[in-house]
Amino acid sequence: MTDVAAAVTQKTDAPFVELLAPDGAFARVYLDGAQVASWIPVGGEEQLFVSERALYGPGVSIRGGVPVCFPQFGPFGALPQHGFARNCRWRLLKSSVPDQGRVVFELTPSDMSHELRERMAAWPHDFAARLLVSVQAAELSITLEVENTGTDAFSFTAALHPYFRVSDSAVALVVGLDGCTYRDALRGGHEFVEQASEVRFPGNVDRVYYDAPDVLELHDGGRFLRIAKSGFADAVVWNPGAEGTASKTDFAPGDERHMVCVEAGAVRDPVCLEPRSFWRGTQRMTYGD
Ligand code: TA6
Repeated sequence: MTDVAAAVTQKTDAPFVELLAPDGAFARVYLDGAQVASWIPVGGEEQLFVSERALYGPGVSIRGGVPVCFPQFGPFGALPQHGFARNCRWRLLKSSVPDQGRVVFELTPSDMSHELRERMAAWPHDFAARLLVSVQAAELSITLEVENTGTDAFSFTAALHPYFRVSDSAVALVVGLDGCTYRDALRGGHEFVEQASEVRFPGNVDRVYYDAPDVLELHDGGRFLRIAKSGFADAVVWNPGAEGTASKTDFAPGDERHMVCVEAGAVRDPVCLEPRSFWRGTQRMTYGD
């Protein structure tokens, strides 16, 4: 496809592009936040959770899918929660080939509205962020690339924050985190060492696992996702619990039973980038049953 603009569906004020690989793997990505909001692997069903109460359009982050947290993860810094990238409209680059299952988005300060630049005032750096999304067979791959285009070094934290659809969060479990030190937001931000071979979701869970293994598994009854990362040191595991969904207008009651987040993050140690240098982090999800 030569005209990528023609690949963008503009029916509402929430434009999106759909990826359909020759083998049938599918994804939908909104330009707002470069947010993947649907992923259907070959041989599987929808793998991502999006709330029926999610909001769409300029400036809002969709409640679900895969938000991009940049240049700050969580509340850990001077910016608003999770930074500003998820509130910006990204540009679809010409190198995108949606009908081959690959797209690339870019965000630079010049893409940002005056209001968002004000929001960014606490992080006044020249950067180019790119998000590469691809689907093929049973896999969704997302790479966040950050380039320092300015003359001074800067640092940032970041995460890819997928909401995975699960049949029941009470039976879902994550394997691979035993032995890792984690920061538990629900226990005063104190650190603990994971003793369990399986992390479960009996209610609200909100943890950052430091230097986590590069491959984790999410089991949901008979379904299984392999969740691999590179470039990102940490993993984040989150479920809002019933109180968490009740406290947000873009969640529906009960949503907490149908989602779990297993994220790839650079959280504890900020990434420091010298001028004209790059950083890259990838999360790769593979469906199995
Ligand atoms: O990644 C987990 C987390 O940082 C939680 O603390 C929780 O607040 C979640 O992200 C969602 O944040 P949001 O700002 O999208 O409501």
